[in-house]
Amino acid sequence: MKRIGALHVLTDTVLQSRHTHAELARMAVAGGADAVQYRQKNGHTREMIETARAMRDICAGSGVPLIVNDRVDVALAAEADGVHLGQDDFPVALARNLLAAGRIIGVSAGNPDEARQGIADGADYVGFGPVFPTGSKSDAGEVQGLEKLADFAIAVRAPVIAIGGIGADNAAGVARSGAHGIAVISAVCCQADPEAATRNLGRLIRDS
Ligand code: TZP
Ligand code: MG
Repeated sequence: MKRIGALHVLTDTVLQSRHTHAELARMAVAGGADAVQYRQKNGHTREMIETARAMRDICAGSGVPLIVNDRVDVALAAEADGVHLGQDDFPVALARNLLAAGRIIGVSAGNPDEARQGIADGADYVGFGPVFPTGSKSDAGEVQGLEKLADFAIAVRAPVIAIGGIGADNAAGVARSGAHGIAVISAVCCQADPEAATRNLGRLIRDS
């Protein structure tokens, strides 16, 4: 059984430019993140592979999986631990054929049917959100709220990772709503001390 940790830190250099993806990975790992997701929407593929390799080395040193957002090619080239795919991204079933059995696949799902299909196609966990309003993704869709998260988590037979507007003020409530874990961007990347912010979020969801 693959270990899908509870605290997923997504790296971002658009919302903030003080830290690189690799620096954010280092701070997230130091703060106790269970998984790091390299999330870069634009850029040269060669540079992305180099970045992903550097991040993989940082994460591997602490046994933290590195998951690459969207890009199966970059994940394969960098020997990352997995990929996270949206409904319009590379199909999960095809990714499952390309990735070794031990690699992690996450799928974003907006409803239980999408989740069930993703799991049937080989996904190991399901991302659900936005749970709260977020300024980090312009096309995040309708805010779902904690009740829908709870219903979704009951309906889906895989770890559910909640995302969207999650931070220190609401992380414990999300964890109590049946989510296996949380994924955050701004609550770590945009904080004065990303390492301390990661540590605090981990404590909040583990103590919930
Ligand atoms: N998918 C749904 S909401 C979201 C993504 C990638 C953005 C999450 O960012 P933040 O800053 O944690 O709200
Ligand atoms: Mg995507």
